[in-house]
Amino acid sequence: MISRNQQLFERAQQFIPGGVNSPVRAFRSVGGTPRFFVAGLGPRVTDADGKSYVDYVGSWGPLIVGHAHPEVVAAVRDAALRGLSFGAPTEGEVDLAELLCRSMPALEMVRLVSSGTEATMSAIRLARGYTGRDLLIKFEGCYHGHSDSLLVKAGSGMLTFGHPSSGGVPADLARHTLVLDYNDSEGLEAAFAEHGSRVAAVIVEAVAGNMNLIAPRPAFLSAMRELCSRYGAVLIFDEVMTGFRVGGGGAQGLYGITPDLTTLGKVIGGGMPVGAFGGRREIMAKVAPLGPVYQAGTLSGNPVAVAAGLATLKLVHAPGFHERLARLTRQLTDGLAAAAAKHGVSFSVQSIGGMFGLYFRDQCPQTYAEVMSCDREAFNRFFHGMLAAGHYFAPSAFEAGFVSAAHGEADIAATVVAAETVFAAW
Ligand code: HOZ
Repeated sequence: MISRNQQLFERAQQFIPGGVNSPVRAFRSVGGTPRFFVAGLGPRVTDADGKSYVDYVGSWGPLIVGHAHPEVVAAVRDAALRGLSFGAPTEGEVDLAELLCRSMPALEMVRLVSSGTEATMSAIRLARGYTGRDLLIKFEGCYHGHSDSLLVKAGSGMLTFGHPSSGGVPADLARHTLVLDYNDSEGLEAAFAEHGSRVAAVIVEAVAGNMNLIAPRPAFLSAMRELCSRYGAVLIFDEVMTGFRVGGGGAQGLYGITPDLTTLGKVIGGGMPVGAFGGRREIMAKVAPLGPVYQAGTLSGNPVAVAAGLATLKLVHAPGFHERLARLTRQLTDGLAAAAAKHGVSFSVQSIGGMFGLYFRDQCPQTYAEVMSCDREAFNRFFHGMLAAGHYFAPSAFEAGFVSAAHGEADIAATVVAAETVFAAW
């Protein structure tokens, strides 16, 4: 009999490209039928066939306190009862902006938007408007949303300009983006030596979370900070994924580097659509209506979404929150590593705060090329084994994983036991 998930997927494909509203969800890289979820509570999600899973995606990061946390749901309900949207200022926006600025010292002012893509797109426009320069540097494998300037891959050689990585992106626009290797300080130095006076901004995921999880070499981030300051370029930390996730002060707090601009999303909306960009007052003063760089949105600072974000951040700021989250995440990664070692599976794993990466290769990768060398077929086997056992990991070998504060030691122990069974049958 055809499952409810399959029925929904077939219907979805008639009306939605690929049957999904964001490509990774289509399970194309792992194969099989995407799960359509009908409910989420705490660390678990339930699919349309009634099967329950321990969830390690958490809506790709935002659900740091788990699904449908009662305090977040109550805040959303209260806000909704007072009105869904005004297209005018509300007090909650001020509360959220103030909280963000007090949490991250690099944020002197912040503008709320509705998604991480909007945040990074606006931050880049702002950096270009502020510096009067066009050239953008990004790193292969870092993803900053789907705006045109950012859907660019490396040109044929080092220091050549980028090519569109998506249909519909003008080649002329891609020429304004230089794509370098992540964690390669010398490459960055060479790029600045050649193009420094034309560089408006360097944008980076300080912990890369969109090519699986790649930790930064500390020298890479400090070289980036020094070069941006020396050449007058704006350093943008994309903390959409890492903000409030790798620690209370984000990746910038963890590594002690102060960017000029920061982009946020995911956790700050607690599962509702919120993004933000912010940073030095002098730069933010260029944003309309104070300055000439235009950015606007009817749903920016939406009161219901902001209420979810505020309730989530209140929980995240509880003493010991990140220590416990990191401990739980390490329990998972240590357990998976031990299970793989016991059965001789070539596997490595690491975590930073509540994010983790797992790799089917002997050592954790540090570069895009290394992450691309992971055994994808092995990942797909692991993914489907775990899915069948009721443990939902990201349906791609190139995504980071997420643990929430709602996960208990017993949930994680159950996942490790399931992994051992999967590895035993390797
Ligand atoms: N590319 C996103 C994660 N890195 C996936 C977003 C989604 O499907 O919701």
